Amino acid sequence: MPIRLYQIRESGNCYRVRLMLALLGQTADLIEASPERDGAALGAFREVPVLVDGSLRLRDSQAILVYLARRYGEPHWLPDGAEALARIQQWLSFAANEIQNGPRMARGIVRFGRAGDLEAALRKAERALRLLDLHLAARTWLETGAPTIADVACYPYVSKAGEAGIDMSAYPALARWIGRIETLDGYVPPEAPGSAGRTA
Ligand SMILES: N[C@@H](CCC(=O)N[C@@H](CS)C(=O)NCC(=O)O)C(=O)O
Repeated sequence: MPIRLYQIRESGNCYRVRLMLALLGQTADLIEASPERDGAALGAFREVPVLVDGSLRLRDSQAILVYLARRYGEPHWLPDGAEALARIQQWLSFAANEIQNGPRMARGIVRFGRAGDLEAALRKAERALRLLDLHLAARTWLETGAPTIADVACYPYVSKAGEAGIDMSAYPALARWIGRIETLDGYVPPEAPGSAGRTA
């Protein structure tokens, strides 16, 4: 039974999972989710992404990255060891908090006309991007010296921050890191049709 991913194509949270699948060389049936039709699959949260793999149904893009890395990935994506796990978790939380409330929110308002305080979102976005840029100034990857799920978690909304009108040339280390991710084996851009395999 193939992996199934319930998604909304434009969602960066869903792209995060498509990108991880692609980097791991895994294919999946992509299902454009409709709350009416797919209510049972989406569960009580009624959110995408939802990944179904055999009897497992999993929501939350960060949790899905953890599962995919451990189930299908080389150890470098999520190494063992208390320190590495905790360091990577810092960035999963950063992706779910600072990045969601900054670059994601700002892009949602500017690009998709969502309700929200653009000025506050831009302020948070600039702080998040500055922190990432500082952290990456002397590093190749966010942690451990190899690509991990921390990089995959942070990349989608950061790479699209320019769509909120943010000048990305102010963050040169970040721009180099974005370029490195885009040359990883298996990398797919968000727009790639059926980028994790078939589109159901
Ligand atoms: N923490 C969740 C957030 C998921 C989320 O906010 N999903 C949005 C799409 S990006 C959603 O399904 N919203 C409900 C809707 O659009 O009806 C994750 O990282 O997967």
